[in-house]
Amino acid sequence: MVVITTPSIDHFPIVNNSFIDPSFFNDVPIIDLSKPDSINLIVKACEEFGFFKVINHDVPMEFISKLESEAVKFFSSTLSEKLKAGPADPFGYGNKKIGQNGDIGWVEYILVSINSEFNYQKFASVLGVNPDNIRAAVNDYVTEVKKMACEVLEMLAEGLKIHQRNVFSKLLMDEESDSIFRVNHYPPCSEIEEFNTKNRIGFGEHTDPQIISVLRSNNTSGLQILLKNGHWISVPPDPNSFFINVGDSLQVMTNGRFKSVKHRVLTNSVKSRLSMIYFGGPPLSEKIAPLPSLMEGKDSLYKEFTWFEYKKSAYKTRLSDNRLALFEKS
Ligand code: GA4
Repeated sequence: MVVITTPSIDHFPIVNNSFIDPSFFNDVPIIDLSKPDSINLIVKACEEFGFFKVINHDVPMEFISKLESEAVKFFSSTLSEKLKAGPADPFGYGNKKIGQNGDIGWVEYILVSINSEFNYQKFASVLGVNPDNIRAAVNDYVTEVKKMACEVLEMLAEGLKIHQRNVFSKLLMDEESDSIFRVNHYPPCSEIEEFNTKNRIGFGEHTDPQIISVLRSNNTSGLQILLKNGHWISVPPDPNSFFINVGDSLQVMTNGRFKSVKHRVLTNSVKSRLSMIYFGGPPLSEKIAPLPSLMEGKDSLYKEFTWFEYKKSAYKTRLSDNRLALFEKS
């Protein structure tokens, strides 16, 4: 059995400091939130890549660092301690097993639900702290990231010339919004060199089912996105910025104009990667359908469905499946 060991994150010795990923993609669209002219760029990025990087955001570094250090402490605990906060069903601590349908990755993670009352006790007891401290750290971070995600979604609505500026953001702001938060830890994996490439996948290729995903990572590479030309490209890490993905639901709401981006994470052989992702989803009862103003006389590419129906079917799929295929009109 392969056991993940958890050396302290970011302090793992660099074996080869001239290591350079040959395929770094330096043309990731960059959206400067302090510049009003970003609106057209952001629409273009969602059409072309379904992915972009956000700089000059207002998320306080203090909230990011606080949550990151709690996560580092958690993942540095012994495996038997961490397993007490599992299994991820889907919420809780998960180790190598992703979802319920046989996917595995060289990753351990924490998944929590945002709006429903969530039990932080199991994480707090591993850390030996009061659960309210963990709840507060997650809430402070998520509140700010959600605000930023809403700002981005409102810029998108404006860029798409939709009258109702909050047409997307209201779904995240809704008290019933089905949003989740995930922290992924990818330990270095030079020790499994003898295995085949399947074992070097940290998190296998997939699209996110929700509306929008906001990712922040430490300074370790690993994230790759799939371009329209079929090439996987590595995204240079940037701990001071956020990376945003279009999710399947936003693809449907824009009738395919925005692309839900396929992405994956490869493990690094020398450094740990730690990423925190907010997945902004709609309320379970919400109908997910193309916005009439975006149809431009065309038919909907999708059958109508609720987020509940989509999520239920998505959670039965394998990571790399095309989850929208079931809902596409033939
Ligand atoms: C991908 C995006 C989010 O991480 C996630 C994942 C979920 C899980 O880890 O439980 C899924 C995956 C994600 C889509 C297909 C199913 C469900 C694992 C899996 C094989 C939390 C989500 O919402 O969908």
